[in-house]
Amino acid sequence: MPSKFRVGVGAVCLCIGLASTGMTVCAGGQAAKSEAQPQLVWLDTDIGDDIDDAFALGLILRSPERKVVGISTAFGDTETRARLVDRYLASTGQSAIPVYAGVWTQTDNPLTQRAYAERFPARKHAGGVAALLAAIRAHPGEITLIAIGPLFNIGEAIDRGAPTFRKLKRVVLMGGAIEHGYNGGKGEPTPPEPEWNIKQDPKGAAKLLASGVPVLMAPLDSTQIPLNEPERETIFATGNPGTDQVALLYHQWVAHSWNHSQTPTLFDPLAAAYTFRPDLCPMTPMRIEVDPNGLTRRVEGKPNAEVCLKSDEPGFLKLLETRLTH
Ligand SMILES: [Ca+2]
Repeated sequence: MPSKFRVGVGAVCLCIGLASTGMTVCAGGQAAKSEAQPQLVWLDTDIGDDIDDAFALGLILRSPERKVVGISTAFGDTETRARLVDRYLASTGQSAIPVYAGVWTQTDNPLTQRAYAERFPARKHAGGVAALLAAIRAHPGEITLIAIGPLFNIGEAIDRGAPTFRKLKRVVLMGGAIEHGYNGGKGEPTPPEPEWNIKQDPKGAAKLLASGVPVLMAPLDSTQIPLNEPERETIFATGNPGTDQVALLYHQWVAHSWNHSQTPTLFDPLAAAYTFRPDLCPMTPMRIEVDPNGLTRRVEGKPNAEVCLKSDEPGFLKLLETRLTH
């Protein structure tokens, strides 16, 4: 059993890790943070349009390495998205996690999973940007922001409180396209093009890259991972509260998405997985510029982000399936 010196609250003390409890107890009877203590994360999500956010939320909620301090919804009808998250959390016994509505924006993009949200009681959610800044102030240097939607809340948070925003530990972003655009119909690579999250708010992306916070990007290059039928069946057949919610949302997405695709692309869950399994998506420092159309270009100069261009797809799919089904 290891013993070590740790800095407690206002004192240095001799601490002994108790493997059976996961606690660390100090000689003076003081409890200190265990090294196994979960990392704090904040999720900013446009859940309700594409289906990958639902898988990302499920993965985060079933990963003990993470403690979710708050969830804010981004883009379009953020109140309905927050209501969707309310139902998901209530259905999985995790309603203690606070949910906030981010900045409302105009969009014609269909909220495919609206019915799931609207069959849950409505309530007025507090503002996501103010709540995010408050959480950062409460936990300076400790929070990883997982940004898997258009960047309106992030841009607004920087406008309202750049010095506070800089106290994030890091931002893990699903966004951008460096060497490849969206795959073609047969999965073939295409030239870089504006990626959805960046395209909706290029100014927000540019603010984030200039914010001084470490930015870890999972762009189209590394995130276009299909969830094919055998893996879907394994997940949906599990029948636990989390997989049941994802299954319900999946069917609404199939019914209401523009092309009625049955195969999710797991953009967002890969970014979420990176936060505790960085080996799945190795990052390279780069300088990224965002043009007014949302194209993310790699340019010469001091790096302002780390970017994953290739991920371990089998390793990621195994992690996702294991976490969701056990
Ligand atoms: Ca998303």
